[in-house]
Amino acid sequence: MKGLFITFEGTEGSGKSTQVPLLVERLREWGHAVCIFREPGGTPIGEEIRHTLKHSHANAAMTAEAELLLMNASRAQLVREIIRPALARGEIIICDRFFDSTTAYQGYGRQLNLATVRHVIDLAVGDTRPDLTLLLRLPLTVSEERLRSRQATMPFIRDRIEEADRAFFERVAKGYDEAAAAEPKRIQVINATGTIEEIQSAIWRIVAPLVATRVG
Ligand code: Z5A
Repeated sequence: MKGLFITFEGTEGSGKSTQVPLLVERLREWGHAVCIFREPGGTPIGEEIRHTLKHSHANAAMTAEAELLLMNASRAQLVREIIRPALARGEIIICDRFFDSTTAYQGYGRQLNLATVRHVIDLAVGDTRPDLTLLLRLPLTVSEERLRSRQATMPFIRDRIEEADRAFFERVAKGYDEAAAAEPKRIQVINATGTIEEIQSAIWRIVAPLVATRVG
């Protein structure tokens, strides 16, 4: 038995965390066993690494290389502790970010050597690769506006990665576009400027036939 592995990708504020639960709900209504995770994180070890990467007071001096390795340490744990066993049980796994984030953020954003980034990802995931990746594409100006509105309604929590400058996020967006161009079959690009319902429908049009053929 082989399950189905779907990942969501995109820049900050592109709507991943909004769309993931909507897709999960719909798949569960169809009677499927669905597991949902986020990266970095998803396991007790991964959640500690997430705190170190994003919020720890000790992280201000973190190097790009340490960031690359920590992202992939969290991933290596998630793949072996959770994803592989769930896929072996025939379940559907939905992950909010996976290795394309590393390509985009550490490869393009932090400008680490892309071949090195690929080697580290390979070590972390082996042959556990998404069957489908949904890339929510949103112009940076729109995502900045969405994040400003969200910040206005939430208490401030420092996030080291969000402190990067605009040029960094422009490179991240370019990294995603190049990843999508290199793997057009796996990475399906969704226009994320529409309403939540429009995006949900666009996602469902891609996911429903895949689920029907792969997990019944
Ligand atoms: N990272 C990395 O560098 N390398 C890696 O390998 C991995 C990750 C795996 C994870 O942060 C950070 O780690 C991330 C990349 C890096 N860093 N940054 N910066 P996270 O998990 O905390 O955050 P995120 O993944 O970037 O999620 P996010 O900022 O919450 O964005 P989102 O999930 O895509 O968006 P959202 O929360 O669903 O929506 C944002 C707001 O827009 C919210 O107020 C919504 O209500 C609103 N929204 C959503 N959809 C719409 C539509 N359609 N119209 C209008 N408004 C909307």
